[in-house]
Amino acid sequence: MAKQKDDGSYDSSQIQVLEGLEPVRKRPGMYIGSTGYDGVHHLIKEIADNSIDEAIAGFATRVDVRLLEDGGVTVSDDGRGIPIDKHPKTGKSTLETVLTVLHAGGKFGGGGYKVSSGLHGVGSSVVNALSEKMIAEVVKGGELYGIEFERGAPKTELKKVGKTDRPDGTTVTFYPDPTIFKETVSFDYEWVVNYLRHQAYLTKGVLTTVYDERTKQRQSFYFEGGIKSYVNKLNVGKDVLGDDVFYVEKKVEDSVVEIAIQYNDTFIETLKPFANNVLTPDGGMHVVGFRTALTRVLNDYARKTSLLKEKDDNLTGDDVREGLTAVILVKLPDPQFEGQTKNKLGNPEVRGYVDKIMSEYFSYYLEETPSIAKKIVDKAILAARARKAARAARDNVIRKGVLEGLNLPGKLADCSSKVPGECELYIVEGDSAGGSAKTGRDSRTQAILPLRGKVLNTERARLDRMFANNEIVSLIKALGVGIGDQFDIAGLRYGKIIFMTDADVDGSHIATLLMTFFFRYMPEVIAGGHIYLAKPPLFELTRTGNQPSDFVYDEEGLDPLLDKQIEARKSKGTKINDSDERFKQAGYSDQKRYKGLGEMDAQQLWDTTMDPEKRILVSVRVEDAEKADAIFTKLMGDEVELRKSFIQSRARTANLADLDI
Ligand code: TSJ
Repeated sequence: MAKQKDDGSYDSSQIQVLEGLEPVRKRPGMYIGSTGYDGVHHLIKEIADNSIDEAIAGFATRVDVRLLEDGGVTVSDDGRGIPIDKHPKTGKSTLETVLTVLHAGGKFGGGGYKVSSGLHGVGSSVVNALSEKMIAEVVKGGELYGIEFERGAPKTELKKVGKTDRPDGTTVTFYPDPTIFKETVSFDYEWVVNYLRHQAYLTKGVLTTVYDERTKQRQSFYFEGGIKSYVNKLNVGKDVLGDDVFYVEKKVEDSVVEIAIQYNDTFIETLKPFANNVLTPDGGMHVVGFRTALTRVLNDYARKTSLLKEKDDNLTGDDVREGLTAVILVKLPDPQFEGQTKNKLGNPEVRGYVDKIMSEYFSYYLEETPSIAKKIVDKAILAARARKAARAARDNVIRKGVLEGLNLPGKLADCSSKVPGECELYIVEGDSAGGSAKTGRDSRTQAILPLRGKVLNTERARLDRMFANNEIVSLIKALGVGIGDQFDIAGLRYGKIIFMTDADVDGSHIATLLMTFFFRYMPEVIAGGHIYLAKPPLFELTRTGNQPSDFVYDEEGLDPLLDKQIEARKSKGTKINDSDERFKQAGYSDQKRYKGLGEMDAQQLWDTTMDPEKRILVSVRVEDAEKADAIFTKLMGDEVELRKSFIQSRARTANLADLDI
């Protein structure tokens, strides 16, 4: 029996166990990633995943999590109970072995697909090692067995506690060690709710329940249809093509493939791929197999039914993914998670498994429900047409000779340097501000391209018209990157492209339009971090005499500045006239609010907005441009369906980041 002596040393039986788990306590981060909030909650997952495995194996029908008043957590199931017989290798009970030997979990499972040895499946012994106390109970045939641990070391032997009327099953209670989890050891009810909802969707027929003793909250999840119910849930509130979700579950070799699909009338793909109940946001072999089969099956069907004519091109993968909602779940004995964040399934055999099941059963589905099949194919054909229309619009511009001739546009006041890294292109709203900018700039490194704001602004509702706009054609020429198939980022003539627009509604519309243009036609330029917004000042505070003015760049900045100046003057004994305006109290002779860039002269524009030493530049990231694109789309009222389809399909790029289920 393990006993810690009074002097803090250990007797031999305990040392043996501690040797096994000592590295875990020494470097907990290596085993569970973090020792903060994530780590603490990972412990629950690590334990409860064992119960989910028992449910997947068909032996448990329920998994219960109880958040205890005293800070602990109890996880229990009604499965077979962890075996209590002596394990041949360790000479101890399997129960004790599972909880004290590092990575013992998988070895004692006897094959099958284990959630608990999945992505971060480090094993229940790790949880034990990182808990100040753990109690494991097993019920078998009316007998209750129990064993207790402290920081991974057995405190008692496994013993028969007595008779019970509880059904067979396993119950584990543990208390995260606060000396390891220094930030927090408090469990978050909502985390458990999310985890159990997720597991219930992925394991059909299992009842998961959380009860929080601290707040008396309770929630249960049960989904008869599993991932089929999940797809229903993902499509809530959307118009769906066909009421019934396509669903298949089939064993292939030593794996199981489960797929649920339903289209909706949006343009967005929502795909949730899982391997052994672990979400794989970066996809992998299961997703590749799925997509290949989906595209092929829909093309075959569309040809066979003449929805796609002989002269028509095949539907592309992108075409068939618009409006698709799908959950793919594969279970395999030895999942390989790849990539930087281990978010991708690597097992090559899975590609063929999913392709085979999907091809066979989705074909049946289309044959059996021709009315839904037609809607799906028609939608994909519409997507294909939108794609071609967008391409034609773009190619048309190229044909019309946007890039014809290598001469730079007349409107451009170029810089003299030809080193892109030090060159900046200011795109300036309005001819008058453009004039000041030309006069005020550093002509060695700063180029100015004035855009007639009014023209752009009134036409902002139509992006395609931008190509007919001389200003935009000038912009494309000035940038030197080309457009469409000829686009080449290597030609970029400026390291920084700076939008300088008024700080009013029109100015922000123009900035939105420009961002949208870059987002759709030159996303690489945004991704390369080349786009910036200039921030002109909102207020000028003029000083007496020949002293330079002070400038304030945002609404919130004015009052604090005036307060500071007034205080400073008071402390120097200056008499302040309370009836004066605040800027006068602060020692300024005038305060002016700028309505537009045009109100500044060349010197002021340089001082406030263009001088690299003093100006404020805001870098535009892809996310900002994506938002601008969404705003732009909203601004377009009366557009045709095709265009809408094209634009909204861009939202697809963001869909896999959505982990919320
Ligand atoms: F691992 C653990 F201790 F953390 C833990 C395991 C915690 C909890 C809450 C449950 C479980 C667990 C393990 N529930 N059910 C099982 N099942 C088995 O370990 C088991 C039972 C019987 C057989 C068999 O082949 O007869 C095989 C296994 C894997």
